[in-house]
Amino acid sequence: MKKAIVFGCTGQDGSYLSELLLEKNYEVTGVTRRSSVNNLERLTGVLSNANFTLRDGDLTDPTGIFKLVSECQADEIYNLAAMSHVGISFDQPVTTMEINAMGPLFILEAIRQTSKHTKFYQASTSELFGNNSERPQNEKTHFCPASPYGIAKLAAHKMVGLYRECYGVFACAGILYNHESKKRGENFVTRKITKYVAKVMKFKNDNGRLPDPSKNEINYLEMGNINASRDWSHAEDMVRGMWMMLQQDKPQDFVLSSGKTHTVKQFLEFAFDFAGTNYSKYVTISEKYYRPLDVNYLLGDCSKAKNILGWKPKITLEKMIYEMVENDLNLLENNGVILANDSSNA
Ligand code: NAP
Ligand code: F7E
Repeated sequence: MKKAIVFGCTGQDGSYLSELLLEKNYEVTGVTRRSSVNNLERLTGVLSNANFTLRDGDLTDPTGIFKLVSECQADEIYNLAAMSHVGISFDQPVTTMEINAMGPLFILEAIRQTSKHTKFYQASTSELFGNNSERPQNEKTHFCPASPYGIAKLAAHKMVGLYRECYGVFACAGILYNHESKKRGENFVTRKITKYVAKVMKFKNDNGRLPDPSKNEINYLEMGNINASRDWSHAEDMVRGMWMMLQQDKPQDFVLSSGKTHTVKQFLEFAFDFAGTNYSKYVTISEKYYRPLDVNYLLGDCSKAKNILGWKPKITLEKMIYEMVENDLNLLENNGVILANDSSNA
């Protein structure tokens, strides 16, 4: 039985990847950092599996990482842990560097010194490309990150290449474009929108008509830069690609993307269609959600992954939005919770 460690198992991708690895009969160690509340919600599908174990670990703590990596002697390590919010990285640049740049280095160094046979996956990102004008972007596109998040991830990305080249570590970086799901964090733009649309639909189900924000029947949805374009996929497709990268004979970096791009405005249109209305009546633009610098256009060319891994995305954007809206509506209907206005500035 193969052994894997998943850093970031409580996150969107980490939870899907843990499910996938267990289905493939791996013994999985999921690493969680200390939390004052239970944050294992996304792991409900795996917690009772006898092949799944939780261990404490924080990416900012090299001694703990060292112990974990050397004791486990895993076949594969997936680092999905990060401070993953680009907007928040402008407010927390130091923490972002510590977690996103130093964390992967601690793991790589532990592998090099104590567990050389272990294959390593690092979660790189389309944010490495920043505002490079090349379209679409691929593995050869010049990196031009435009946030503390992107810069920290670039340091980690380069370190993966270095450890592969200098020390022969089997290390791969997946340059993944935006991916979402019903498990997506609530302060990312897609989930923020689907949560709101669900609230509109609940009102409609309860009252037989749409809510009117001008009469305070619902808060306005406050948004930032809705002209930005993103290449969105489903997280389940992406974690399959991560696993495929580590099953190759040779370690390489790969872009995973849908190959299609849409503006946030278009996402709003698609999502509000499910409620049978248009977003313009509900959305206001607030500077609070603008970033000091935003990445305006991302479109990935995943030909290399298609050719070498045989990977391609299966879940369409429309299907994904439907899944997200439906899930948020179910949560509302079952808990009876009326979502508060999102007061964070992310
Ligand atoms: P996510 O839902 O925000 O999950 C992040 C995970 O990292 C959580 O489990 C979190 O734990 C953990 N974490 C944060 N700081 C940590 C620390 N100091 N020590 C240990 N664990 C820590 O992110 P995601 O969307 O699943 O993304 C997974 C990875 O892919 C991230 O590295 C992200 O940067 C990268 N990425 C994501 C996308 C995307 O569109 N989703 C695209 C490209 C790359 P808590 O639960 O305790 O917070
Ligand atoms: O923003 C704009 C925002 O926060 C998408 C992370 O998973 O993907 C993600 O990063 C776009 C940006 O994701 C709001 O300015 C408008 O242009 O959902 P997001 P992101 O920044 O693209 C990459 C690939 C990662 O690696 C990251 O980990 O939407 N936008 N209005 C807004 N964004 C948010 N969050 N909230 C708004 O109200």
